[in-house]
Amino acid sequence: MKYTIHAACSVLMLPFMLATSAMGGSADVVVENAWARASIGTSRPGAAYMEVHNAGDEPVTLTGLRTDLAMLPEVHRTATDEQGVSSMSPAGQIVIAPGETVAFEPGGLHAMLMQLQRPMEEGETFPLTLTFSDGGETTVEVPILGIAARGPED
Ligand SMILES: [Cu+2]
Repeated sequence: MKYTIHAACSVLMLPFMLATSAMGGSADVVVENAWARASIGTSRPGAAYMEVHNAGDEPVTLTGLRTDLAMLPEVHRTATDEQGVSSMSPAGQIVIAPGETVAFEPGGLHAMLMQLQRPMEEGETFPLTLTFSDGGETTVEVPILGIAARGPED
């Protein structure tokens, strides 16, 4: 009798396990060390930084950002030319290979937060959602550090 119950259990579990492994992709994304700088008011855009790790075994493609803090959040890339002049532009889609970590950091990739809906106050947090090409999403709570912070360790 015990055996019968156990067998029925396994049959019930099987579809669930298949569904879980079929998800893969962005379900395996881990966002770590997220942080942002406090802003002066709302007239200038804010920026947020983080590490995005693909812990899965297939590539994932980051397609965009969403947050109630900013009307136009966008992934930007800062580049510095040979004269030392920095400029930034939309980075487009970011493909993260299996096992790879993409760093969003000052001077490189960043989450540009345009059209702030409220000032970014030190000590507060805001939710930032990363959207992926497979329809998956990952939301991280981003702590707002001081206006001169250079990273989460400061
Ligand atoms: Cu930017």
